[in-house]
Amino acid sequence: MFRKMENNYTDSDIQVLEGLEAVRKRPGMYIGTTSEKGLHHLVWEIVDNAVDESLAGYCDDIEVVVHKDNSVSVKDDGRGMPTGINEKTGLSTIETIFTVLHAGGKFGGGGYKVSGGLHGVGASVVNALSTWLEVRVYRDGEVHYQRFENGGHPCEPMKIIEECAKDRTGTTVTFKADPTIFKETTEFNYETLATRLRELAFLNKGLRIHLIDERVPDKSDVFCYNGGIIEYVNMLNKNKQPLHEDVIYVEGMEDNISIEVAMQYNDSYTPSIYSFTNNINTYEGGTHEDGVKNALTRIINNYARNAKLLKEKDDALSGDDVREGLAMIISCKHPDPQFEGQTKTKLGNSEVRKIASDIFGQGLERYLMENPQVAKSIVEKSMTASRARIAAKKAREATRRSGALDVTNFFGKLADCKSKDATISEIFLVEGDSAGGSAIKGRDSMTQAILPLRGKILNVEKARLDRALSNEEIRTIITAFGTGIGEDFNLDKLRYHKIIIMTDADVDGSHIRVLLLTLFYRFFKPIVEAGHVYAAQPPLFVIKHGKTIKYVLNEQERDEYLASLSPNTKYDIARMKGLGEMDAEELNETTMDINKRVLRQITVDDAIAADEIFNKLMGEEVEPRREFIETNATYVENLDI
Ligand code: 0R9
Repeated sequence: MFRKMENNYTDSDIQVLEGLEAVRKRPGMYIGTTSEKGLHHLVWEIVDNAVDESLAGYCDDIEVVVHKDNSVSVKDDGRGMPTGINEKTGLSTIETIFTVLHAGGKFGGGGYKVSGGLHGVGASVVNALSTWLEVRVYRDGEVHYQRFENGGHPCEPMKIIEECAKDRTGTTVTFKADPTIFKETTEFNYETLATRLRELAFLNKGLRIHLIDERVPDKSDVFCYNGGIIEYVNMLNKNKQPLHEDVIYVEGMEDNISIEVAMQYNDSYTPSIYSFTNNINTYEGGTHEDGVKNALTRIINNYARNAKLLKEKDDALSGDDVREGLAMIISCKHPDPQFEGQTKTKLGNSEVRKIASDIFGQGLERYLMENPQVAKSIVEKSMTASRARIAAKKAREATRRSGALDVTNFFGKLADCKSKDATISEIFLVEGDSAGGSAIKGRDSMTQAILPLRGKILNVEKARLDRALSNEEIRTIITAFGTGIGEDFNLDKLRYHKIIIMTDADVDGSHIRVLLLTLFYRFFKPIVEAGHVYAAQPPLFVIKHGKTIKYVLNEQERDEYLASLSPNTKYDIARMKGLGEMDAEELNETTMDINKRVLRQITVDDAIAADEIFNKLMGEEVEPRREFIETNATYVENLDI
């Protein structure tokens, strides 16, 4: 559908529509993917524009509403978009912003425009990928309105539809994602929205973000943190024991680049360090993170030497030592960030390294001088970590010398596959000897290796690397993977590109699965991040009718299948036995055959949420674990990491 009001097309109109058509032809180029993730990008694009208005200092309230039909409204209380005519396009500014690719960047100007990763592609991309989109601008006592349909075509020019209070200002954008583009789903996930909006509220202190889900009664959240990233660190440490009471907070600005750091040590062994630039999670780190980490190591070592906590004969504390059990948020705001790396989430601006290091270093040094008790406990924790690191190194060397990590020394534990090509090789980690036996008989020995797990797997959430290495099952797993561990870890040496956890669908199976996931998450994170870890999904029911045998994964699939049978089919249904009771053929048929099985990929989409879940599930504190299990009745079935 084209513009209804006039048919005198100008060249610029045609260019505009061609631009949006290009977005519809190759949506992946603009939003990365048209999966559920891409769908949510549409919301991020619009919310980013509202956050920009907040960063400019004019907006402190943002509302996001998911309507019953999965259309979404984003509302801000900023100045309202300008409502005049744009000289270059001859169209209203609003129409320009929503129909010309990248127009926002040109007009927005200055400030800390979000422009990293896949963000910042602009409102026009959202419009191009929507069935319809409406804009309302409240300004000068009037409501300015424009509607677009069918992928960004204006229904008519911007017009004034009603009056509003003189002092009311703001912008509201409502859109419905186009199901012909987002074929997988156009349904928004409340948790995904809540997680990112909470993050934005943490990163922009004082900004109030209200999320409302009209699809379910009374579902809403308000995120507003006057303490900003200090409260973010409090959340990270919620289920842990902090080493000191205060969150240490440092902020500063140099050359228009602002650096904010909040940190607090806890009793765990793993660091939880998350960095951001212009509100974008820089998963791959970068110069801001390097600068802060360097300063942390330097300042703690200086302090420890000066205070004679670290003797002259002692080695310096390493970066890993001073980061053990550290929860830290680093937030950089930069007028012109350069994003690099595989996923464009690594800050590249070289000037930031020194600025971040200077600002944070001075702030931390001062804090340690003023709080000697806290300083002492931090240095002592780092020294303990240092001793444990040296012990782990010895344990690793001893393990290596003894040949225990050598694949040729397996003596029948691992039934390896014949192929040496990691890209087609799989390893099944199987619970128990009897299921292991069936799996060995039922496998495709060319590409499928079987490792039966007999003993108990250590809970590594509560253990450092040296203790983990003393656990036989863990040593076996490391050996089979071929990657080494700790400082020796090398992803390129991974011998199987699919690591498949195959456990029963009962509580014991779930327990083993969580222990394995914890092990992978803590010590083999790159393997999880690269998408190599899967959970096998053995079916729960078998339905037989006539000569047909149908396996189904869960109750819902069972009911759907039974409903699809013609009414007079007389059928047999049985709950499947445990893995250990299946014979080789059944196991192959239901769980292992690459043409028939269902695997669930384990991803670390949201590292912070995953970290929180792991702490709840595997940490020292019993209460949060009980709470989690109670609210997620199926135990780890809902563990979506
Ligand atoms: C609901 C989502 N909010 C927005 O999309 C939104 C954009 C926007 C805005 C301005 C104010 N509020 C906004 N909300 C704005 C910006 C400027 C001047 N006046 C108002 C400016 O940047 O100078 N705009 C973002 C881009 C533009 N306006 C502009 F390009 F049209 F100027």
